[in-house]
Amino acid sequence: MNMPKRKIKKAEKARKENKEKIYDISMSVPTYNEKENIAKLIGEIYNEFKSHGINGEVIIVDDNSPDGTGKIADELAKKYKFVRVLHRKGKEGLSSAVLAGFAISKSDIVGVMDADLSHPTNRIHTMLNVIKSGDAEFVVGSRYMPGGDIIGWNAWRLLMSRGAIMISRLFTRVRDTMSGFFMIRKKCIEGKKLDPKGFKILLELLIKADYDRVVEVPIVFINRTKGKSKAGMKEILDYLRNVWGYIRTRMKENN
Ligand SMILES: Nc1nc2c(ncn2[C@@H]2O[C@H](COP(=O)(O)OP(=O)(O)O)[C@@H](O)[C@H]2O)c(=O)[nH]1
Ligand SMILES: [Mg+2]
Repeated sequence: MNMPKRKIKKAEKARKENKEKIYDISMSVPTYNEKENIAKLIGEIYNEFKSHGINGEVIIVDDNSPDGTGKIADELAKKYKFVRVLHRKGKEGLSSAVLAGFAISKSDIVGVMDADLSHPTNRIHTMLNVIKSGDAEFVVGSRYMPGGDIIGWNAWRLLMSRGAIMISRLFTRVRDTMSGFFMIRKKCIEGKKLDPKGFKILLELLIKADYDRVVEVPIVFINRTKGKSKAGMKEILDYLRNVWGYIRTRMKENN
């Protein structure tokens, strides 16, 4: 029996929407001047999704990068169905970019990774399995545990990272609170008032999200070979200001 064209179209639309609903993961990928990295990253994520049967989506959140990353991202979205692009007017910061990606994500599980190829895409399936198996609602790609490592950072950068982590141990037992590679069940952050300023959205979520278990998975982080890091003095000051905010909240709660 032949189905009328209208019905076929409707069925196709429903199937597509259903497929979107069952996205295993929505990865938010913030970009600012990553023209040399973004295409390679998307190719790697495609391979990772494909080889592990992951029905994932990627949301590139670009802040009108002067180097034209946004245009490359649009081309990638045309080439790959799992890629969408969110264009923002100007540089509004990493944390708010990550949250903007979460806000339009279609999966119940959201994640983040840098666009600069520092994070190993072949850990995506391992991290996703931790959440899907029900072992935890929050999973962090960790450089500071057995099996984890940092390659290519100078002594200053290592010191900054270690120092920031030491301070954050006041609030959490997670070892790599400065990681930019993590995943969380969306329900854990729904309705939470999150501070979108600064660079370190992970610590903000570790402190404010509702979750029972967080698990760290070791990752080897390789410093970017192309483009420049956007972490500078301003980000350090933002971080210290955030930490001060957390301490004040704790003090108020204890009174
Ligand atoms: N959309 C957006 N992305 C940003 C911004 N700042 C940094 N990023 C991106 O966030 C990720 C982390 O920044 P990166 O410079 O690699 O920091 P680092 O890894 O700590 O040195 C990269 O993919 C950057 O392109 C921003 O203001 N807006
Ligand atoms: Mg980076």
